[in-house]
Amino acid sequence: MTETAPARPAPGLDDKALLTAYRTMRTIRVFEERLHEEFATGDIPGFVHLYAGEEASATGVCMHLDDDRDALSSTHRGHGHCIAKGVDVKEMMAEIYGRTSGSCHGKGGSMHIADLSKGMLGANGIVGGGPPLICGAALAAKLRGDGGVGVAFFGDGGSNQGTTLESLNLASVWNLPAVFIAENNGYAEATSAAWSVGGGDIANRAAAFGMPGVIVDGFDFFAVHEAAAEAVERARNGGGPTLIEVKLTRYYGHFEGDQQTYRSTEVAEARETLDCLKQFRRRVTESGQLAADQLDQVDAEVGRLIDEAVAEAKAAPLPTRADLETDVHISY
Ligand SMILES: Cc1ncc(C[n+]2csc(CCOP(=O)(O)OP(=O)(O)O)c2C)c(N)n1
Ligand SMILES: [Mg+2]
Repeated sequence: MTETAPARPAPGLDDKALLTAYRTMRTIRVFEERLHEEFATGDIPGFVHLYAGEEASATGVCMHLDDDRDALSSTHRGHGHCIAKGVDVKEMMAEIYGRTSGSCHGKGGSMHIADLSKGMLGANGIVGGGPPLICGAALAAKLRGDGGVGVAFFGDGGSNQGTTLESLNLASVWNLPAVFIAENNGYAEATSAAWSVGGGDIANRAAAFGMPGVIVDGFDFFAVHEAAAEAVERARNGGGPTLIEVKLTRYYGHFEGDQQTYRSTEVAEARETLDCLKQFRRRVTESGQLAADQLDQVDAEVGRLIDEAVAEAKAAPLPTRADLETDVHISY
């Protein structure tokens, strides 16, 4: 248990970076908690899979990425990845509400949020759909020669998909600037990873493809940030791909409405003792790097942002019949 882990310095992270990390994690948390409440009202169309509990993973990885040269592929549980990659929070909320002001003009919803201007190739309803896209993005970056990297997030369930294993192989064969992040939250829907993942840890699979494989505590922002720094640097410098397995817990059900009959006390325990935001706050305040009121101020600002995002989304227009044929075809 890391509950009593001593405060430790954060190498390479100045106060501004620490505040950015906290703001990103806090924004994801409040966004998701608010969606949990709003979904229960019946106003949100479609499926929603919440990322709360996993914030340190998206944040620790995406802080190393640029908007213009680095690409990211996400999953059906994609809100955290989108926020951490810099997609506009209000546009995301409007998208989830299916409004024209959304990131995809209300035509995608939760599982298809994308913003190419931020290198966010998209959330993805296809489990294992992201890694092949990232092989393409990483190959493009390699050909451009601008040091860009591609990062694929996928779950423990996604790690068993052929597409993911083929992508690990291709990334190795082509020596791609790619980073594969396996977010192992212990379940694929209701199927436990302990039962479904062959060979023990997902990170073990890296050896089969001749790339480094690392296991990281996903409640510890600093551990994720450090592991991702090394992997991204390796990719940027021509050293090829890395597989990072991040061990974490999702705080809500697989989807909103999931009765979660397959687990009992583990979430309450994780929230109480391991939570990434609590750990972060404790470490940076105990080490004197940040003051509690600086973090409180971020909490207040994030709360206002999410309130506004929900109010503006609800007030925005739905797409009309005439909108059906826009954004469908593209001219090259
Ligand atoms: C190709 C494909 N198979 C099955 C599904 C149905 N499905 C949606 S999410 C999911 C579980 C994914 O689990 P994991 O990859 O561990 O991600 P998590 O939900 O835990 O974040 C499944 C089986 C799907 N969307 N796509
Ligand atoms: Mg999972």
